[in-house]
Amino acid sequence: MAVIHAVLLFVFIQTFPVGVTSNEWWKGTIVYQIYPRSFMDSDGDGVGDLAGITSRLEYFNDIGVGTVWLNPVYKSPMADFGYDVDDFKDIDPIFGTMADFDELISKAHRLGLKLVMDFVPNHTSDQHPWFIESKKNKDSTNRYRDYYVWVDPKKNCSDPPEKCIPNNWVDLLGGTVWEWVQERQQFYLHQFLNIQPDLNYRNPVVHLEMINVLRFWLEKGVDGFRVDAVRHMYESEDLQDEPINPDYSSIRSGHVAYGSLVHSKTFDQPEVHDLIYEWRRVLNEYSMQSNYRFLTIETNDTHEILLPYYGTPSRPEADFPFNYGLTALSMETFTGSKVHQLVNDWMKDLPHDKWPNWVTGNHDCFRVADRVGIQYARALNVLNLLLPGTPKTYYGEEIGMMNTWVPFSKSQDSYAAIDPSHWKEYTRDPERSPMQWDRSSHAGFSTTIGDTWLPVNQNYLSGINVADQKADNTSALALYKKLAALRKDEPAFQTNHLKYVVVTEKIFSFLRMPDTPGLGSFLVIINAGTSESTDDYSAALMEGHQLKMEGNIGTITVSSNMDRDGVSQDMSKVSVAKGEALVVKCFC
Ligand SMILES: *[C@@H]1O[C@H](CO)[C@@H](O)[C@H](O)[C@H]1NC(C)=O
Ligand SMILES: *[C@@H]1O[C@H](CO)[C@@H](O)[C@H](O)[C@H]1NC(C)=O
Ligand SMILES: *[C@@H]1O[C@H](CO)[C@@H](O)[C@H](O)[C@H]1NC(C)=O
Ligand SMILES: CC(=O)N[C@H]1CO[C@H](CO)[C@@H](O)[C@@H]1O
Ligand SMILES: [Ca+2]
Ligand SMILES: [Ca+2]
Repeated sequence: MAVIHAVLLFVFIQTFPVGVTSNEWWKGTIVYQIYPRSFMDSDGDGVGDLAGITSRLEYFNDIGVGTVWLNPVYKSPMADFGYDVDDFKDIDPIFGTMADFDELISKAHRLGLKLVMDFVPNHTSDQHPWFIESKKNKDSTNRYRDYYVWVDPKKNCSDPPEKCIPNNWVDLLGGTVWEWVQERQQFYLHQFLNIQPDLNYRNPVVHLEMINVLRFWLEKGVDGFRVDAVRHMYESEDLQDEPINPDYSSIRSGHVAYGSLVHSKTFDQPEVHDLIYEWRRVLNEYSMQSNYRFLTIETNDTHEILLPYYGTPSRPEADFPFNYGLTALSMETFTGSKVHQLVNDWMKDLPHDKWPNWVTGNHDCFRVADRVGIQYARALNVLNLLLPGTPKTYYGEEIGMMNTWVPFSKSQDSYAAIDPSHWKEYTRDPERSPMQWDRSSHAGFSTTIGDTWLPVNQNYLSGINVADQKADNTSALALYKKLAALRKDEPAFQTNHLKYVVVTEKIFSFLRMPDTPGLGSFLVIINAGTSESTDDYSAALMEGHQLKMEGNIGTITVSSNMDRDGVSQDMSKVSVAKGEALVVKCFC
């Protein structure tokens, strides 16, 4: 098995001042994603809410998380659980009131936490007053006439107009993006559900409306935004068909599935960068008046498409676009060399003055423990928190929560209905089950006497809950806290330095170093293999990096099973168990 003694591939010198008041607070923090329906239910209706989140904020101080990002809590008919907004400036009653929001943000700030909101600008709900007005007619007196993407039936078509679909574009569910509206005798475009009409960003008034939305929340003190679905923001004006994807064969349920086309006309149109720059400037106004406002964007794409979202010095965009590389890991692909490849691809493509970030999961993909395997869930947290840059944790990953299945008949996610014979591939319910707090009923999530909106995973009774893990200093949560503390306390984890050490099929290992030599460097070792691996790290450290170590001995600062912490370690012969991760302090 080939051992790659990686040479000095890159050494970044970027560092950041630690502390929440700095302009660069988003570099030092952990971003924690809350799916609001599932975090904490304060009023016993079985659905999570804002007052519930407020009641749990101390948890973040306890585990060392500095930034909380909320999935949408805006007013919504909930066909896509908040990603279908009918009032961008109000809170949905299911989550509480604006007073609840004000209380949440003021308590968060009191506790030194940052609060980031989801911004959903691509589309609204079809119940949004703008859409209700827009669909009435195309008269010049209708001020909402051009708020959405309206198109006439295809020309020279002998069918009834509602059958004269403008082109072959499909939505994420695999049906046409075009929905006929009888009153207007036109189609509107939707890239997601048909009840999520796309806003028309070729209309300058829509820009002003959405800037007003940003200002509304910025004035409330929100610390930043994550912009949803940016790749879908603009569509080509020429309305030409998209080419067939030659790599795609399966056609399901009589409709053309999403992957069957190359989305050259509906993805990543160049205008989107002007839009993000426009929003960045709005955030900058507020950053200059008070605290820095952070901007990140969501699009799961190639680096060629993703990295331009950092913007340029004269036209800054996002502080970083979320890096979804690690979400591609699965049981089949999780190996030392694959992790090395994913990490290195990102680090080598990253512009030199930009800050990295890592994402291991979210509300649209299965839990880490199910995707990669339960034995590796702790190692994934070690990787996520100790690579250079800002990690994002999806709620519950810090305690190793797992997918929770409901039968098809009880599906909540509208994506499950895309294709009943393949619903298990599409449903996003399993990763959205309620947070597991303790051993009381509904895992302490809710006091409802009925059902919670999605069932709680019964493994809350066997240790997968916050209270039990708090009491156990070998738990996944104890590990998470220790990793968060290392990030905060050790200068080595506050830089961008990264060197690979031993990389094999089983092992991915890397060195983190401080700017000032002698403050302590840390070797992080992850065994992604299916059995123990014993390797010589001292040779790699010395030959590859000309580093010296006192007597070849390091100290295990953290072991993912929390059973070898503080133990001295001969670096020429380090054994790491399957799925285990070690953090070894060495004065290299
Ligand atoms: C419509 O059909 C007519 C007659 O076949 C043709 O002359 C015309 O160019 C067509 N127009 C368009 C927009 O395709
Ligand atoms: C991102 O894209 C990759 C590659 O297509 C895929 O494997 C991964 O599941 C996606 N991640 C998310 C969160 O959708
Ligand atoms: C956990 O607590 C026990 C008993 O106090 C102690 O011996 C052990 O070192 C602790 N382990 C860790 C990883 O802190
Ligand atoms: C990752 C992510 O945020 N996905 C969302 C993208 O937008 C659609 C529609 O708004 C949502 O359904 C997804 O959850
Ligand atoms: Ca509730
Ligand atoms: Ca769009």
